[in-house]
Amino acid sequence: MLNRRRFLQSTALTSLALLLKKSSALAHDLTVTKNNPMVISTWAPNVKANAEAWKILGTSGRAVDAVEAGVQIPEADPTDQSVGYGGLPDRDGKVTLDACIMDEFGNCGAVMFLEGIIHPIKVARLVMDKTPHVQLVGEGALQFALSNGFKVENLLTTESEKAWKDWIKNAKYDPMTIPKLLEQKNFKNNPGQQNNHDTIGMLAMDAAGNLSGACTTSGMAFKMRGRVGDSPIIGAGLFVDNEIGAATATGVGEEVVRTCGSHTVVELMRQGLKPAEACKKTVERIIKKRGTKAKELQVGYIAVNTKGEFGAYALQKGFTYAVQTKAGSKVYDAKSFYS
Ligand code: SD4
Repeated sequence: MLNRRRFLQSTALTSLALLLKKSSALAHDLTVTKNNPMVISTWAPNVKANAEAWKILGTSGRAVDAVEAGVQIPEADPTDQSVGYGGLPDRDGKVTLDACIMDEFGNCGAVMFLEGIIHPIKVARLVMDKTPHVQLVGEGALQFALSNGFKVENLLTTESEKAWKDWIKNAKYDPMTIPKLLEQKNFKNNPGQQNNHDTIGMLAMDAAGNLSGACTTSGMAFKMRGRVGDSPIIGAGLFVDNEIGAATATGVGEEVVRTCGSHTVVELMRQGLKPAEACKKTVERIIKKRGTKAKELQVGYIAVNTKGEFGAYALQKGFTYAVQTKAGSKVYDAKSFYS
């Protein structure tokens, strides 16, 4: 009996000590991160998107509003063939878009297989804010967008249509040629390759120290009709936990989904890893699962923790990311498993 009481007392004391430790850790994080907003995005050209997000972050706006505004830059850019307007189409020649957003409270919204709407991220935000759901797909997502005043536009540019016509000549409508094409050095349209590298995953911390993220893409070029990758899937293409950090992915979505990528990065940070180490360990899971096949694939992660520390890692070299802080805008080359 006495032993049991002692045990309960000591357990209570241990819990109290842990609680105090945790709250002092949180207080410490807040002093470090308060008034130190930052934004980080996949791929160097997204410095422009960061600059747009910074307009909100630099004036004490919310991180969720900043990421929603920031990712609209590549969505509206016809020269960016991986996102929104000008995105490379599926194998039927149709541009289909995926996007998701997540805030500091764990609220989230996503649209998948959405056609004709230039800003899928805005629709994802409305799914989050106005519906009891997290994901809307295809026709239903379009119906929801239209009922909220969005207009249907032709998102297939002449350049993207030409790229699709060129592809179909050799690929013979066979989606299995998508991974095979990665082996051809001069094929530039696969995820993570030269012309298909601008899927934007953006993470931000606002002046209050809160985290949010957004991810938007036209997905893998020449994919099968109806194919959805990782980008709009919470936990795969994006994950935010305001107590720990946030992560987002780019590259071959199938591999990211298989390993629950962004959630894994955040969980590894929860276990104490720094953002870059957490990204590396998550990339290594793909290698463990896929063996030598991983040599033909590209996947890259970026992550930030509650202290505002950030990092990245990729399977192949060539993955870049852009960061904006009070100190200015900078582009980094991510370290990679294969050189
Ligand atoms: C997808 N992850 O749909 C996206 C594509 C991508 O750079 O990131 N491209 O699989």
